[in-house]
Amino acid sequence: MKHRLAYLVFWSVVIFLAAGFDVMAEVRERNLYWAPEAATVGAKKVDTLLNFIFYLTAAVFVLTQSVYIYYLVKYRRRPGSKAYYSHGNNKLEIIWTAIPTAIFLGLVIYSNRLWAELHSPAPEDSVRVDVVSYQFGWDMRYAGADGRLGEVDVHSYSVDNKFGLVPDDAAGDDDFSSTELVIPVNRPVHIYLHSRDVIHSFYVPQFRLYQAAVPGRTIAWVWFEPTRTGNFELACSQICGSGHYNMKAPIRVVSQEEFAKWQAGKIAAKAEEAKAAAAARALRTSTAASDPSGPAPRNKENKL
Ligand SMILES: [Cu+2]
Repeated sequence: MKHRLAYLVFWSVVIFLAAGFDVMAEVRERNLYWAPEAATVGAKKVDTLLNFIFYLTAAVFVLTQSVYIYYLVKYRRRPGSKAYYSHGNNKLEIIWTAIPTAIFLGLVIYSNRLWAELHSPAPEDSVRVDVVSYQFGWDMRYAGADGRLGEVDVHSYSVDNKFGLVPDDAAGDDDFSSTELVIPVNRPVHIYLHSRDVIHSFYVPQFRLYQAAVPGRTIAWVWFEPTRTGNFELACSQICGSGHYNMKAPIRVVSQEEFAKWQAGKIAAKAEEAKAAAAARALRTSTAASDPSGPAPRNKENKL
């Protein structure tokens, strides 16, 4: 009776937990028992290696277990049959040690080369994006009309300078920002990863990419080439505080034409913004100069 109750409680808890987690889990219509679809050149290479290892170990598992079960049944204890003591077979031992050694060495060499390839310097024609993480969100910065990203100094982060731009570097003046990561398909994308506060993580399962963003550092080796258009999600994968669960940003992989159009629109908007700011500045200076009771002029010449 006691055992029965224990059983009941145990299975109730298991079913309750399983059902609960099932409800909370992200809804995935496809690839329910596999990784999400690979969407970059590098991700496909990672998957090739992953699948090879999976099918190899699956085959070895089935093979060894079948042999094991076969002999378990064949030489089971039966009346009249005598046990036989075996000292082993050196030749066989050498063979079954040498084969896995060769396979493992091959895997080490192959995966090491793949790792080196994925971490090689980004191609020159990459689209460069400065990705800044913070509690709790993401800011992206793209080069403006000059095609150059302004220099960053990790000590310069402030409320007014959310990308930590170096004031002396004019290349940063026309850089534009975005809260979504918009990137073109079939072109390498080079990410400069930063953090303004604590450790966050740039994680995109479909890109098979996971990289921590460390405050005080510029991480410049992340690059990838998307192979299909579509919407993805950039989610922080490092528990970084109370709002971590909601630290995400949309990723839109678009056609190269669409990207060029989006970029041109952003550059034009930025130029417009700069013009309006300059006009406002000029107006402020002129009203201050004509009205002595107005606010003190800010330019250096009139400083006391
Ligand atoms: Cu985070």
